Amino acid sequence: MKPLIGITSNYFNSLMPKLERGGAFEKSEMEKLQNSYVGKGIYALNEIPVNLSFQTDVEAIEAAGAIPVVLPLIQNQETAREMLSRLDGILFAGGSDVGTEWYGEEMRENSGLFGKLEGLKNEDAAGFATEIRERDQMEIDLIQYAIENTTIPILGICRGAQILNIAMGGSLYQDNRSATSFNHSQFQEWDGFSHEVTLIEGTRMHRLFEKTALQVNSLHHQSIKKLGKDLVVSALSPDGIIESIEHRDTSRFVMGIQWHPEMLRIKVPEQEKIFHAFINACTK
Ligand SMILES: [Mn+2]
Repeated sequence: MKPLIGITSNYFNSLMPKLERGGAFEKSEMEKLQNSYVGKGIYALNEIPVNLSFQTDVEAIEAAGAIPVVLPLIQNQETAREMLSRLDGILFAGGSDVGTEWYGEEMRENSGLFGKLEGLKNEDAAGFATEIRERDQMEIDLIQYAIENTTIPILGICRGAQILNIAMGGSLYQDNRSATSFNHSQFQEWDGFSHEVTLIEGTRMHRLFEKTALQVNSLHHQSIKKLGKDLVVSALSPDGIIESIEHRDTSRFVMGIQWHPEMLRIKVPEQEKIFHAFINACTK
């Protein structure tokens, strides 16, 4: 039987920013939108929260021989843990920034995936422009619960690698610019190469690719600062940014990757090795 792999969703309080709570420019833009045919429909539904997932994650898991299931936000801890217990593996997907409160820092002004929206409070922003406390809470609990009580394989991609690190007691650079001058937010190159990474000998990642240099894409404005407990670094960019991590215990599959193999895999089939290794671990 094919393994069942859960993929976490992005949870948005609303699809569109609540622009009426912004500044003068946002108010006039809001009026234009609200008076349009499409805008009327969008804003009528805007108070209903949504779960959103990337089809690239779904297809990467399916192509590797497993059945993907998109996991919704579940705020009840007991229900979320029981959901986890039905799965053979879990992919913590990319998305909006993890809240800084989880690693004991104040949020910097220049944080936020696309920068903070002018004149808009965090809770009134939408989509990727805001941190979603409910998602952070569910994912951190699931990671800690899974590590302590189960052997379920875990794969974290981008935000997923970052929240894995935070759940294990680590922290992030809120903005890569405080750690490097190289631009790791190359969204226009989502399925192409942005920079090289060095795979570190002795790690699962190095064994997987059987080489030390790998070209990857780069769609992150944050990165790992303090490494979480029981984690080891398995890939570094030339400017010293941590690009992948894994669990010290080599008997279990727990891997966090800062690049996006699910977006690269069509052009660069070698990247499918990550998903095959993950699904293989989930099949045992
Ligand atoms: Mn990068």
